[in-house]
Amino acid sequence: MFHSMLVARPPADAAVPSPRALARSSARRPGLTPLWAALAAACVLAFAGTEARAATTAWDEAVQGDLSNDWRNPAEVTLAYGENLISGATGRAAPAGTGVIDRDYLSFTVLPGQTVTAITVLAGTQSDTVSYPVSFVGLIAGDQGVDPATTPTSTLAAQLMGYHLYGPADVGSDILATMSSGTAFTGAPYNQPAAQGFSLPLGEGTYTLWMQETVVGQFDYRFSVTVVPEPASAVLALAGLGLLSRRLRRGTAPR
Ligand SMILES: [Ca+2]
Repeated sequence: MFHSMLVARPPADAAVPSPRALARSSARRPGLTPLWAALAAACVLAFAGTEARAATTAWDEAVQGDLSNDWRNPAEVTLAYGENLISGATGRAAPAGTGVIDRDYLSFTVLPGQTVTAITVLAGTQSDTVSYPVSFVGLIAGDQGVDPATTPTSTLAAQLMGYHLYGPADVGSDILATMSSGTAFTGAPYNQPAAQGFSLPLGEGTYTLWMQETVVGQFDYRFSVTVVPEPASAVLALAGLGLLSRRLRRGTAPR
């Protein structure tokens, strides 16, 4: 089991002035005390995380190797602010029905002040085209998956925060929203029972994603996991910017 915490990298964008530089320039302006300069710096830091920025490759099986097949020991994946790309393949070796299944398990940690707002299916995602054109992805609370041998299926599903049977039809869609409902999947003969359901966005904590396909073959999946500052942080930053703006217009220092 891996227990080290994941650290989201702070944003580093040359277009954003550093807090120190902002404090220096602000200090030269009449009516702006170091207190307000510090507030401005905090606002810059808070909003830097909300800017659109290049996607980060969180895990690419073509580079980092097969994601863990062991539900007890998911691969640890570090998420950065912004879009995090996760790509791999899951499937089953021949013969059909008895070949080994390549399951993929990964865990990630959402740090304080962060939320995950979306898991989007990206182009290049494939699934079985012979039977039902979907593969499975489940979300579990904590740093372990769920024993796939758990029966009955309703007992297994009840241990999942949510799940979705994804496929090419989901490309461009946010499946985190779908998973959050926890509702049963209906698509005979693959009807599945209900999961727990959860609130969005996904807040602080450690979670595990479980991907698998049970038909023979290897099927690529590509997901984007989006991490942003939690709403409370953004509201505080907005309030701070509003106060600072009014003070600057008046040219007054805080009392
Ligand atoms: Ca695997």
